Amino acid sequence: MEAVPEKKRVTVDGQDYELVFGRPASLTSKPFTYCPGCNHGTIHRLVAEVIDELGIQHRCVGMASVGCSVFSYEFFDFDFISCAHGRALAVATGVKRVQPDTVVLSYQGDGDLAAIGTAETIHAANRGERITTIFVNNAIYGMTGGQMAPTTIIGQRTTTTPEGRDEHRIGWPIRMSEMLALLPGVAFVARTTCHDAKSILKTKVAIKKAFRAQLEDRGFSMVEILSNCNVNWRMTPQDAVNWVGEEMTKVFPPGTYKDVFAEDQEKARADAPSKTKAQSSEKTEV
Ligand SMILES: Cc1ncc(C[n+]2csc(CCOP(=O)(O)OP(=O)(O)O)c2C)c(N)n1
Ligand code: SF4
Ligand SMILES: [Mg+2]
Repeated sequence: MEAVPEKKRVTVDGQDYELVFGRPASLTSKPFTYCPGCNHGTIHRLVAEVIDELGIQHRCVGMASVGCSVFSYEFFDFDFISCAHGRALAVATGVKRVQPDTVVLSYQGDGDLAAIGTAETIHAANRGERITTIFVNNAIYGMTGGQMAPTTIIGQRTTTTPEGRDEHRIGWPIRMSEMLALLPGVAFVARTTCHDAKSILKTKVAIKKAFRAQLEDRGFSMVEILSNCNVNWRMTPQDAVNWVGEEMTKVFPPGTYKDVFAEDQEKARADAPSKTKAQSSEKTEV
C-alpha cells in the first residue's frame, strides 16, 4: 500500500493552517511575465509538478529556446542553458551525451522547433536522444509580434498573412507529432491541449510519461501542447482558449502518437496466450 504523505502545515499571522496548494519546488518565486491567459505559465507549472513528483529537480538541465519562453530560465529552479534560435536539441544532445545522468528538458515554441530548428528536431528524434521535449504550439510567432509559423492553420490571419494563410502559396500546417512518431528512435510522442481542466490533467500525465521515457533510457520523447497567444491572435483570453479547443484541435488532433510503454503492454498481452498454449501442449505431451 502507498504511504499517505504527511500533511504540510504553515503558520500565517500566528494561525496554523494545512497547506493544500503551493508553488512547486522546481519553480522559482519570480512571477511569470507571460501575458494574462497565456498557457506558457500553465505548462511551466505542470512540468515543475512532474519534476517534483519524480524527484529529479537536482538532475535537471533545461534548454531555453528563442520565443516568449526564453525566460523559462528565470522561472524553473534548476540549471538552464539559453540556446540560439532552433538549436535547443543540438545543445541538449551535447549535455546528455557528456553527462548521461542529467535529465534534459528542452522547452520550445513552434517557430523554434518546427521552423528554424526543424533539422535539429528531426535528427535528435531519429537518433533517439534521451531528451524530453515540451513543444508549445500556439500557431504563431508570439514573441516577435505575430508572424506566421509553420503551424499556423489555413485561413489564420497573422501579420505576414493578413488575408489568412493560403496553402497554395505557403503550404500546409506541419504536424510534428505525427511526423516524429514514424521514427524508431522516438519512445513517446503525444499531443495535448490546455483549454480546459480535463485537458490540463491529461497534459500532466503525458509530461510524466515523456520524462519516464528518458529516465528508463527508452529514447526521444515529446509532448506537443496546443497553446494560445491571445495577444497576437487579437482575441480575448477566453475566446483564445475556446479557439484552441474548437479550431486548433481539428487541424492538430490530440492523442498519443507513439508510446513504447503501451507497446510493451500490448506485446506482453499478445505473448501471454501463446505461452499458455505452449505450456498446455507441454502438459499434454507429459
Ligand atoms: C536566428 C534568429 N532569427 C530570428 C530571431 C527572432 N525571433 C525571436 S523569437 C522568434 C519567434 C519565436 O516563436 P515561437 O518559437 O513560436 O515562440 P512563441 O513566442 O510563439 O512562444 C523569432 C523569429 C532570433 N532571435 N534569432
Ligand atoms: S505574446 Fe503570446 S505566447 Fe507570448 S506571452 Fe503573450 S500570449 Fe503568450
Ligand atoms: Mg509560437
